[in-house]
Amino acid sequence: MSPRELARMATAVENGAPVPSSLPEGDGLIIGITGPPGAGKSTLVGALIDDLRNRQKRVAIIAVDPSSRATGGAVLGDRIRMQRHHADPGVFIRSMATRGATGGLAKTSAALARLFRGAGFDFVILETVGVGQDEIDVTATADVTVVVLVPGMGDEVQAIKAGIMEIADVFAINKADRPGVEQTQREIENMLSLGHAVVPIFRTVATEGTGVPELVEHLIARPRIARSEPIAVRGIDHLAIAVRSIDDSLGFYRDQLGLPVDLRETVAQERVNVAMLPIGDTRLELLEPADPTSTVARFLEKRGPGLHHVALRVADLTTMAQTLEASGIRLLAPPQKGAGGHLYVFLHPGDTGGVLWELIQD
Ligand SMILES: Nc1nc2c(ncn2[C@@H]2O[C@H](COP(=O)(O)OP(=O)(O)OP(=O)(O)O)[C@@H](O)[C@H]2O)c(=O)[nH]1
Ligand SMILES: [Mg+2]
Repeated sequence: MSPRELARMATAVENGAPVPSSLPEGDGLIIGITGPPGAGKSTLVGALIDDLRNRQKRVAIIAVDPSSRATGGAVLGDRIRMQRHHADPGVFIRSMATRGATGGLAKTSAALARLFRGAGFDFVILETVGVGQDEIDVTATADVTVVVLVPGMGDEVQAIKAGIMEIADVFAINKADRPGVEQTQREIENMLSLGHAVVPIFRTVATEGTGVPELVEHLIARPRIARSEPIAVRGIDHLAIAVRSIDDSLGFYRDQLGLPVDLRETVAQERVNVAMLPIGDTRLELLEPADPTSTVARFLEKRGPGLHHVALRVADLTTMAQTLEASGIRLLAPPQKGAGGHLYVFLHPGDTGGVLWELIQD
């Protein structure tokens, strides 16, 4: 994928488009970098990029600024962009400045991170300012979150304690060239001991790259926690087409399109005769009423022959049906077992934009 193509996709995703399902899951490590304004996060990200590029790793950066900070200043990431990496195809930088509007930020940055992993980046770095709820939401996407602090901020450590405890997997005391490093380290350790947390603390001088290789080694070597998010929809199981006569319509589907007929059967429950014509790992289902009172017969009367429904294969039908119902989408009937032992349910087309969707789980 060219950087241009990726940029276009990233813009689409920022505007709410789904991450293209053709992309693989990817196995890049998502690193969250957060901390108070001016701690040196962007400088540290720049140093991380240098180090990772020396290791021949591809790096994508998402710079998120959830606050409408009075200081304004350069948009996060612009400073990095202006530094060294703008011409390097192994580095891709995206800034998201929102000036107030939050909420969708975590969702969008998560989707962008997924896009970049799918595009094959070995590392995706999420940089965000502060340690409030927005940052906690944003860094929830990360596999590992580094909280950047600086010497001489005792009171601030206290103030942001609650947020830090939740999200820090690693601390970096940046600007370690300045006095007060020992004291800041002790304050962090004291705070951690209260919560019985074991969190490694690194010291860095981001402007010189000091301590950065050690931090990178640690991030790479950390055990990965398996991503538990299931992919809810696995694919299109079949397209169902209502026909007046299966035999007549085979003239087109079998003889002219050359599709094989795999199976013909009568589904007593739905009072319908079915012919299945496999296409790759999905199939066409021709539906013919077995009885004039069946739903397919009524469909033919009302709308004539044509596309009847689309069936999606899902991972967990019961949970998905419950979630959909809870969000106001009606089910035509509760989930039930089909002839082949599979679970299925139909969603009310009035709630789905006019399409009759079937969900199927093997
Ligand atoms: N002395 C010293 N200065 C540093 C170090 N790291 C960064 N700085 C300086 O600190 C200032 C802020 O650095 P940034 O990287 O912009 O900090 P930031 O946390 O990204 O800032 P915001 O994005 O505005 O929150 C810059 O002038 C950097 O040059 C360091 O390790 N030592
Ligand atoms: Mg910054």
